Amino acid sequence: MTVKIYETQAVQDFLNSISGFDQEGGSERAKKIMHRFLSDLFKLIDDFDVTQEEYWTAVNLLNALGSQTQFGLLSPGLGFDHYLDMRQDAIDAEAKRTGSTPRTIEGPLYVAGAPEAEGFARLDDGSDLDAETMWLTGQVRDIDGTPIPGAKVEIWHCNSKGNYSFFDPTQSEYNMRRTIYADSEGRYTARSIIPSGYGVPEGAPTDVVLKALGRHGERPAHIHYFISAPDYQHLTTQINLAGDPYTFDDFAFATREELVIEGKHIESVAEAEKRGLEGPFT
Ligand code: MBD
Ligand code: FE
Repeated sequence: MTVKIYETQAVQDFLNSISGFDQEGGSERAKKIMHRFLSDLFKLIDDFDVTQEEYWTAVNLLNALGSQTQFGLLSPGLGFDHYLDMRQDAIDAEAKRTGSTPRTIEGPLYVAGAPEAEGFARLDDGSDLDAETMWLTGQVRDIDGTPIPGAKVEIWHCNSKGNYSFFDPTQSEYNMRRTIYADSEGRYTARSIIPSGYGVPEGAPTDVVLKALGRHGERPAHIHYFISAPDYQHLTTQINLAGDPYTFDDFAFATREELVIEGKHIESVAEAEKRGLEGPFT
């Protein structure tokens, strides 16, 4: 049986009461946001005739997400992270701070405190024998194209199995996580291994939500970056490796055309040395 009670005075009074509108103290902003949030949810319950069983199923799912620290994983899956980025892009466009490498989401797998190096760092510990060696080189420039000497470049990515150190206890500490300070020309070089894509763990609460929507939980192979320097706006971005089946079908909505990079295969030690890359090459 469907009933409609949302519009009644009793429910409207109830919402004001829950949100603390008739109480001193607390935060006005918190009260207004909670009022709006609960109003929208109560209306949704009315409109969709949400049953008690459905409501408690949702509560159990939220508890499972929380107890396994998975809301940070579901969040990009539900597009919140990308939506916040879209808003920040619009703010930057209004402030005329555009034209640089696009931002994209951080994701839930950054860990602070990675080892620091100047100009060059090797990111991997050499233990991933299935993986192919990769070099990343770049130059940090401001939006006018002027190099930023000493810019801080934080890089993190997963191994050839899609697992990130720290979250995967079998890996060494800070494996494939480094902070490189760019040289006097704003340049940095990293040696590492080519990461694979990432998949939401099968059966995890995030997977349950995605499956209910008929969606997958796959991300294409990617490399995360934070770029920062004093007096400059912080940049959070990623490189997406071209040719991955999920490049434009990312469950986290984090890939962007301009961030898709075609790797260049280096065929010989001579070529690597000519490019100034650090060995060993075997
Ligand atoms: C990842 O590696 C990631 O970058 C995001 C955004 C979500 C889940 C796993
Ligand atoms: Fe990631």
